[in-house]
Amino acid sequence: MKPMHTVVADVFARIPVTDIHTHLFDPAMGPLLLWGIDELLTYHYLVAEVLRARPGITYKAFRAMSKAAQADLIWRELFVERTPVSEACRGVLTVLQALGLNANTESLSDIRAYFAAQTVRGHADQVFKLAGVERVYMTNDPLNPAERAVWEKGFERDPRFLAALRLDSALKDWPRSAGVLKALGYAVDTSLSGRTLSEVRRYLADWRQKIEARYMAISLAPTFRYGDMGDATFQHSAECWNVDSLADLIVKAVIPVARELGVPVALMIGARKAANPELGDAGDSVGQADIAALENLARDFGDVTFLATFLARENMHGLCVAARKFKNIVPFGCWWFLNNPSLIREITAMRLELLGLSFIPQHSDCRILDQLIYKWTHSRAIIGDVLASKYDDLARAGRPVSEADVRRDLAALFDGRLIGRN
Ligand code: FIX
Ligand code: ZN
Repeated sequence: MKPMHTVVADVFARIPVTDIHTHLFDPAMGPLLLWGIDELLTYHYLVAEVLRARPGITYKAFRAMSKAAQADLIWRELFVERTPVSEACRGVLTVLQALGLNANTESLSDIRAYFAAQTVRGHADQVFKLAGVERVYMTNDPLNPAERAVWEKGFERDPRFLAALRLDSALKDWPRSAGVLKALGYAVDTSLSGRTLSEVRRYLADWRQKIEARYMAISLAPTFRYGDMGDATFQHSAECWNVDSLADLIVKAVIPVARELGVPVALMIGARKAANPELGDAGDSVGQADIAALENLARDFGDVTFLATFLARENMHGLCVAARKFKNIVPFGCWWFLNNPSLIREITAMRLELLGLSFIPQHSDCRILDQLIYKWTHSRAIIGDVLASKYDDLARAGRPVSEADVRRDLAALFDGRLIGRN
């Protein structure tokens, strides 16, 4: 039999992947879907990196540049004047190589000409094929006016782009978002009265149905708390809620809708928004969160599936332990600042050792279509290598792993069934 690492790599290359969290959009949604070299190079990860390479450039001056000028600067500073060793830089090179484009150039003109000659649908077909991805979940926010207009106009869906209803703008900016929901015809007020909560539930149910969302998702600050951290016998009747408005909205609006519709809730915990507001999308940072908040939710709502990920490396072990305690917790992905080879390796090994195959190893978080190629090429190499080593351990323990086993296991890990494959 071929070496296990070769068997896994060969099978993994053919297993179609469901990418459970991205910021991509159906090509029919027009300019919401980002693609091409200028978008790739102005990805917020690279914006942060170029401003470190050139600290003399002010945020204001950088923001004033055109996207093409920003891309030219990033290419020159990070790829020509310096060796592009960061994961975000290497990703751009992986994409260009896969597309057959020459990256050893000081000018972007030939690369720009290539992308200018593509159609978005033809390019999407090629990217999905090169990335080995079958379906992606979008991040859909009906309170984004530009996105809402597209949904309200209607369009023919591309079955490769599934919807996920994102709740941040509706719940995390309360009471500001109460005004936005009210403007959409939901009779909410800034208090969390019974009427308001039922109207928030109506908003969630209306839009889950309209966009056919397969799950609801929200990112939570590291300070998010739910339940009495000390006494495990937390009583949650209406009178003695001692949780803040966000936890109230999650428990009294999101969870009842999730239960009624049988859709999972994705909790993405640990992002400290706008730590450096000057950096825009690149300005969010990380904080260590309290695993107990997730455990208390999983305990109190055992019939709801919580897809869960944390942003702090230090929370990854606790998430595995929480998932061992509560079968309705499904850990997913190596999120954002964890989506790097050294950490993907550590996190995947920890999860296999503590959870077997009952987790979702990765999502891409792509913001630009072309990134699917690098994020999945890089992750397949690492995750496949870790899995093959575990299989070798089993062989040494007298349990050889067949190619059929590998196909079965990789399908279980990557076909999206833990979300509820239709
Ligand atoms: O909250 C999220 O979905 C995060 O993934 C994004 O806000 C973040 O900017 C990102 O794209 C990370 O990769
Ligand atoms: Zn994301």
